[in-house]
Amino acid sequence: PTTPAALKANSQNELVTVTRMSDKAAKRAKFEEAFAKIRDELVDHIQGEGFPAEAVEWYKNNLEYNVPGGKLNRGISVVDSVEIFKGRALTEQEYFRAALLGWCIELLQAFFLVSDDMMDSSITRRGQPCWYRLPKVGMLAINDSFMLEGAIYHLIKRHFRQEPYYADLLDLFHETTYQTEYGQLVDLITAPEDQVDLSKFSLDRHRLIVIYKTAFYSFYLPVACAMLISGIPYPTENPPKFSLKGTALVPTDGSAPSTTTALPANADPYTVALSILIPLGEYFQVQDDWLDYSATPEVLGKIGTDIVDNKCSWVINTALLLTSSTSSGNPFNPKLTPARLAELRKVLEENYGKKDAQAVHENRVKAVYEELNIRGAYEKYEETVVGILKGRIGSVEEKEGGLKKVVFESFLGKIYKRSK
Ligand code: DMA
Ligand code: MG
Ligand code: MG
Ligand code: MG
Repeated sequence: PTTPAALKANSQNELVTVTRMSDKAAKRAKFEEAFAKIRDELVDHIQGEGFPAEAVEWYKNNLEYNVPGGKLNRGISVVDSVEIFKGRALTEQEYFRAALLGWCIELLQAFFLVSDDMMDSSITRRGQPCWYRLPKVGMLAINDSFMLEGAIYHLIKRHFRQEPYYADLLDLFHETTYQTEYGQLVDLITAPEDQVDLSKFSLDRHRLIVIYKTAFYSFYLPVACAMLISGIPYPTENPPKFSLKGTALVPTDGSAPSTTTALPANADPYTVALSILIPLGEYFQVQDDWLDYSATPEVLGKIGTDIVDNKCSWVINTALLLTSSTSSGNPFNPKLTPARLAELRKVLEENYGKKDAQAVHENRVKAVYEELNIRGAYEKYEETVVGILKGRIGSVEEKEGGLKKVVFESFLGKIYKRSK
């Protein structure tokens, strides 16, 4: 709130900020305007190829149903980050190019979600039936998801072909897509439909899944795109690498977290970005797992399926840790005796990953989560991770034409304590 218009007296006659929501809404509206142009560009192109009206209409519906209805955090972050890197408002042309890459990430997300919902047998997404569940769509959704992905490369070619970083940009999208796909692979094979085996789960396995299936494309990709188009040179000779080993912020065996906030020494800006954004994305997917169990479908826009789908979620892994025979009690509900913890463990073993019309098995699992006070464990996890991330962001060295702390701070601000 820097302008007087941002301040208004409330009923107690105190000055309060009124711009935040409307700024956010205005930002979203402007970003959505760019979508209309991009959608028309894609639709006009296939029309120009001489495709029948029926196909053109189908593709347009696919785009409109699956691309713009989410929170748009990933897409809008590209625009926000480019503004921060450039340190000034963008020209209309600069805005459109940043927004176009933002929409490419939203297209990638739509591609993943249409297919993810089929593989997870989900019911709703963003408050409407999943695309594959529309009677006229069904398995055609597979090809529709491919077309959402194909649109990305068509757009990047048309708008960035002449840029010296064109190959880096393509490589970034390809690499990130591939990482997400092998993350999805492990997510799916760790959750076979007909053989529930909780001994396959661990917080280490969970960490691998969520970093690959979510963190790279949701957090690193938007910032790396913004860095590329803002002229921060990509280290082609020695490309940035992320290692799972030794980088967990919270130990996966339940022991106390280290207070290390150190960034990799002498690292290029892309590696520094990775070392903050990957743990940030890991935290985001822990939230997604938590909300799958704890949020109402009305707020979340989707019905949680992790328990019946036998998913290696943060919630079940935390419950397993708290009820393991080697656990030294449950600090989040100290009243539980070792005998009770053993009983709860048995309930989990017998009911997880089982579907029935009345959700009897699912509700038994949920009751165990309540009794264990997983909420307490989640709140502690959140405070710990956010504390470490803030320390790490604080130690980013800001350079002229380089990284800026506020890029990371604004990302963290968008997700901290989110409820949907
Ligand atoms: C999200 O996993 C990962 C991708 C690549 C879509 P998820 O199945 O937990 O997502 P959601 O809860 O949105 O179905
Ligand atoms: Mg899913
Ligand atoms: Mg999934
Ligand atoms: Mg989920």
